[in-house]
Amino acid sequence: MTLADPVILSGAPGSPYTRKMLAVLRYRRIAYRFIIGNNGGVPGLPRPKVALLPTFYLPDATGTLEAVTDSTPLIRRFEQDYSGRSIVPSNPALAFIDALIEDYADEWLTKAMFHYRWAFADDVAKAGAILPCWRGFSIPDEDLAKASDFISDRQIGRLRYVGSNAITGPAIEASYCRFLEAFEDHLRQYPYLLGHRPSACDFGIYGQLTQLAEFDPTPMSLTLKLAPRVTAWTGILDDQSGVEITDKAWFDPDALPPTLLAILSEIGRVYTPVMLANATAVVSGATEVTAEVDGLAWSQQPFPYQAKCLRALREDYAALPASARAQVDKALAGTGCEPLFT
Ligand SMILES: N[C@@H](CCC(=O)N[C@@H](CS)C(=O)NCC(=O)O)C(=O)O
Repeated sequence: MTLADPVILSGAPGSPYTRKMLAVLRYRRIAYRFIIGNNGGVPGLPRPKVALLPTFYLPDATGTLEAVTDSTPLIRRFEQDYSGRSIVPSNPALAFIDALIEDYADEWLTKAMFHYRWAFADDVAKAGAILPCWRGFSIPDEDLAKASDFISDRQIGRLRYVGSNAITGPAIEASYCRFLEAFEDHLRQYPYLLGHRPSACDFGIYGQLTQLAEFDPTPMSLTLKLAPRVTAWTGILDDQSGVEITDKAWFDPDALPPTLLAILSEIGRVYTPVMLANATAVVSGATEVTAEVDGLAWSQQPFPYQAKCLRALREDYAALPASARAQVDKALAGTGCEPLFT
């Protein structure tokens, strides 16, 4: 396979997954060309089957560019295509924990991101004003106002996909606050989630935080108040191209620090019950996911994509060598994450 050099991608600054991938490319020193595009629809480039931000345009086996989406497998593909500065820990047990935290960021923390942006008046006002500008601001005010209404209406209508509603709002907000406190505590001692070197989960968390800690006013002030280090961390994760990794180490999976176990416990508390209930609903064809999250009721429409994410994690777990699986089991014991894989 030939590599596109530089790699071409389209996306937007207000998209957490776009920001995740831009930061990965910068850290890995992979040259790229970023097109601020309208849902993957870039003239002269192929369209993806499902328009998502970001969309990458990568050569297929014959060298023809094809549109590819989904940050998690793209990160793994780039591990194969580009050498050096890997963001997947070499230890398979730690790599699995990395994938679990990355999925929590992509599939749970994004609920907080979407919820705060589209369920609070100040946040709707800011996103409504700025997001359409990122598709081109040199247009008349009336056209910009129409674009703003269009984006706000569409995104507020999409709140139901991520499960933000009057029932789930309190659980999402309480969970975000607990996550901030746990991560702040971790950052008191370590620069990255898995130790002294960044991995995929850092970029997943960073992507959501570019919005929560740096754009949307309600979670931005909350983050600053509860977790100033988290705000600072988000600022520096953006461009890690100058960070050298020689001699810097990831944690030993047999000796994860209490601060990381606390983050895994937060994941177990919220992500586990919702991912499990969602997978059950998707398999049984139910029209509603109901669960209890930390003593609070949870109700949302089933989300087939998240059932697929859980299946992928379970396949990774099943594929682990027995010794690594035992290390993962030991690390996750007591965190509430175990039921995902038993
Ligand atoms: N699993 C995908 C998620 C990508 C995604 O959901 N992107 C959002 C924006 S952050 C999107 O494109 N939504 C549809 C839209 O904006 O039209 C990934 O990891 O890349």
